Amino acid sequence: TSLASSIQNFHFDNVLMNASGVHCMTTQELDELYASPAGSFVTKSGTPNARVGNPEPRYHQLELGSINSMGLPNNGIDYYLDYALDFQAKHPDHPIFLSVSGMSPSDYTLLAEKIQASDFNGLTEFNLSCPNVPGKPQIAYDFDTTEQILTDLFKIFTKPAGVKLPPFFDLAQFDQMAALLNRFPLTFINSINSLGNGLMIDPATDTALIRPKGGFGGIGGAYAKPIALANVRAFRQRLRDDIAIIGTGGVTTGRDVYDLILCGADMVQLGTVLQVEGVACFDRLNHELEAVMAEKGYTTLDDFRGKLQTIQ
Ligand code: RRO
Repeated sequence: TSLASSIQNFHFDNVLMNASGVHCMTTQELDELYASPAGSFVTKSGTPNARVGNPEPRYHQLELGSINSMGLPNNGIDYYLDYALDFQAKHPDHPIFLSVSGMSPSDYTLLAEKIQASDFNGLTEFNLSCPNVPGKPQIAYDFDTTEQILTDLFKIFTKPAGVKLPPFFDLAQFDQMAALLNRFPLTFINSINSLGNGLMIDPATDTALIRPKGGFGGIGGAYAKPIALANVRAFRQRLRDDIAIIGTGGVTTGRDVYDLILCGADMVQLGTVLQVEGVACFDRLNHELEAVMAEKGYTTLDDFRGKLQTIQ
């Protein structure tokens, strides 16, 4: 059995990687992802300057998932770009992802110029969906701003690039966003970011579980699974064939990984489950995925990728 997958000419031993934000803030955490059985990894979204993020508590998990309002704490683009350049020199056959995020359209141009000018030869993920910076809406819910950012970006950026999207909930949104994305030379999309602005309450104290934004934060984990599946499926049905899809959201078992691939995912990212279990989840989930495939008689991911059945 092979769990291998590819995005264009980038080849991975298996589909599993961290979701940006989880276990990827520091060079030590990134090195731990490399040392793990993950097929690849992505950095925390780097911004033009380092940020401390929102006040704590800013993350909480319950049985069915997590809420976070980290507020984009990160060590800055230079830190992650330096790491990526050093890493690719040491490990030329292990392609990785650099995630970046801006506070304004001009930030994305600045970030794109910096990466374009560097020797970085991996994949760049432009995060258009952070839900947690007070006063800053999730960019990709604004189609005009998204179009402007992508137009400016691809005037200067010629390296493999993708966008991290928020969840959408209406078929008209899928139609509109896919039509927009299909006009640009994207290598991949990543769907979905956390479900923005949920609320979790501590029953003992009737208090919101996190401090920032009056308790509102991005929801991940099992709560997100059906929405992640629908978003991956809906975009696979609408995007150009040469745009790969990273499926993110709601994975806790190998069957969840299988389901995202069945909906069309080329890679699968782990957020809450990685935060809860640590890097041990990569080995567990790869083995559970292999077991599901064995039961079905499948030996490669292409045997079932995108082949969801529907009722006639
Ligand atoms: O740092 C965060 O608060 C954060 C980001 Br940038 C994101 O894209 N998604 C998320 O759930 N949290």
